[in-house]
Amino acid sequence: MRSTRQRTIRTTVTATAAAALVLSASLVASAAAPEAPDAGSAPATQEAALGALTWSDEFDGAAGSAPDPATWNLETGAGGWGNNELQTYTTSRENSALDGNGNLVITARQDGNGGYTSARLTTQGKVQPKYGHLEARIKIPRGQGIWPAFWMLGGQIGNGVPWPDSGEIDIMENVGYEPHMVHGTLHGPGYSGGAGIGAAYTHPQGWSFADDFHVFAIDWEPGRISWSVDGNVYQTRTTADTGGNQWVFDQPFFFLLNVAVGGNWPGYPDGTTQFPQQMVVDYVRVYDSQL
Ligand SMILES: [Ca+2]
Repeated sequence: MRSTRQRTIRTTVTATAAAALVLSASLVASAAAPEAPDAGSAPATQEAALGALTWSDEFDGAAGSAPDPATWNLETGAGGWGNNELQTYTTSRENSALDGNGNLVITARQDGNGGYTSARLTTQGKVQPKYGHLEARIKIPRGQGIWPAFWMLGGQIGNGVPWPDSGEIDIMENVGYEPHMVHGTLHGPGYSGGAGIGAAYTHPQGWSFADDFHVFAIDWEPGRISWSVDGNVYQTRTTADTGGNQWVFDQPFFFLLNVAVGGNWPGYPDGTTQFPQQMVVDYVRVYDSQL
């Protein structure tokens, strides 16, 4: 059953608050995704060969250093991000840092008072690709109540266009209680929140995605987006899938990487959840794209 719960929409929306609302809505939509009879159950096919590298962050740098500020914004805040999440996002190297081995590490921690800290990085206003093959190689965290995501928001959200009109592309989301499954979802006008368009991909061996690195990607062209995991395409969406609503993905989008703790979709940490939890990102790469 899809959630019919209505969200509380704030009347004053800053850029950060808008992003919070977006992630909140993303959660509602993704929660419904596994039940949708859609492309997620279709046989996977191999994606096409990669073209020219347009941009990447390989996360090479000294251990303990910050993610490159020329590329990444660190969004901060608490209060649940409109979705009853528990974490406080910080700018601390305790929550986001390079590991000296070519990886960005986002770490969700439990503090001494039972609260949680984590990090949320965006490339808003800095790296905003349009079209191409976009991918990240990630080892996700694990555990009940843990919710990692690699996703995108339409750059127009920074120009006063409200979500969902500005669009959202969730390249990869996972909730800890489904360790063997990841989700890809689109949100736009008329297909946001619980009506988001998405599918799930199950690990071919049924293993946890947190056991190893995996490449999560989209292939994006005018009017068409395909999602893949480790080169296996599991979902393709086109202008024909929006039910007559506007396809809002023919514009630049920026990346987001974050690890949330708790919330309506993942539920909450319990006695089985271990902290700290780390999302390890080897790279984010963009091929054959307009930047
Ligand atoms: Ca790397």
